[in-house]
Amino acid sequence: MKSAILITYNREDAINEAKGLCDAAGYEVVHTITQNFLQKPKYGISGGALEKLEELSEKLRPDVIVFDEILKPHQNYSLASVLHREVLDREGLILEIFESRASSAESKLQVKLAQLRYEMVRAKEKVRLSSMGEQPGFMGIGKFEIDVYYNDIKHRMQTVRSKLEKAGKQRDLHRQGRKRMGFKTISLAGYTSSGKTTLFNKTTGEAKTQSKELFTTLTTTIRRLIINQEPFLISDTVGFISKLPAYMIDAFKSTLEELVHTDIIILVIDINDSVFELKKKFSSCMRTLSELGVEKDKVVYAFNKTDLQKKEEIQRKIDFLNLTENEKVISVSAKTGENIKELKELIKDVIESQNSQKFNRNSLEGVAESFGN
Ligand SMILES: Nc1nc2c(ncn2[C@@H]2O[C@H](COP(=O)(O)OP(=O)(O)O)[C@@H](O)[C@H]2O)c(=O)[nH]1
Ligand SMILES: [Mg+2]
Repeated sequence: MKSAILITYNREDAINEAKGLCDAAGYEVVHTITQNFLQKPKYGISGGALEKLEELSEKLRPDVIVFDEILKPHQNYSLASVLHREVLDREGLILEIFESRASSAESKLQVKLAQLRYEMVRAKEKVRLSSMGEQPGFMGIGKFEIDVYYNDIKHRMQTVRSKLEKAGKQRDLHRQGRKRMGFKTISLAGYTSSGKTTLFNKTTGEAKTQSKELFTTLTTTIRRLIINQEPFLISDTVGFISKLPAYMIDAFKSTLEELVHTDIIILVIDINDSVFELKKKFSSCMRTLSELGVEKDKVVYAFNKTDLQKKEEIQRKIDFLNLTENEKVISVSAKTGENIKELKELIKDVIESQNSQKFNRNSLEGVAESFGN
């Protein structure tokens, strides 16, 4: 696993999320530096913090420095020159995660488009700087080369867009492949650091150390899970990310495409979040699921990390989300294993009711047909 020094905001939720993003991208965080402000002009951070970072970078020799904010190209360049390390900003990190997780032809193209867009913004900044004569030969490139580079990105974006139009048709082939395997599928969804991977490991009974597990989930995000002697395939999806830039939304959604075809979605919700965060994240998840065209009755809501909260507090938070009587709700601890057995039973019940519904629908169709003729 590659190593990273992480620079993020001085807030627990920001730290947890940034660490979660590093994990998902396959970086082990060897040190975390927190700051109240990450948008200082030259390096993003203050001179004092930079000195400390320089020392740490020299000592720990990480593969990358992850900067949990958007960096302008000149900031990235300045940081990398001082630290002699590759610097990955927040958007660059998110794009790496999407790239490693995109599986269908369509999602690969969506991610490519987002990557080009990311480069485009940076190329524009270079053009602007060089035309102001502010930094002649900035990053070793002159005005002419930047123009060529910029036009090349534009051209490549057009190519990807036209490929995307065609890729839509291939999607159906992909879907059929899945069906043929004959397994019922379960997908884990939810925000980064809500506990999807921990739950994935707990339900499938893996016993490796966590960092290794996190790494293996990058390559093998699908495992077999047996409930009542029936085999299922369970998969760990890309997590929702707070403050996702608008231009990345299509790429993100396309990596979630499997949620449309899966039989059960376990929406993992971190009960440890504040009521405000909980509500905000919950509505964002629900909005995205509905935009993807997911049927609501296959969603199981798993309120996770119950080991960190009192029973009354957990209930208060669940009540706050106004879930109706019909929704399938369960509180679990992926860490201690509390209610995992009950979660599996709930899954089994949902599958059974789906089967009987399908049976009813089929028999009704049969009746309609015989009457029609
Ligand atoms: N206390 C507690 N911590 C948990 C639980 N589930 C996950 N975590 C921790 O929450 C963090 C994020 O978990 P992870 O499974 O990587 O989240 P993911 O980003 O959704 O895959 C890790 O530090 C886990 O150890 C839980 O039930 N209880
Ligand atoms: Mg995970």
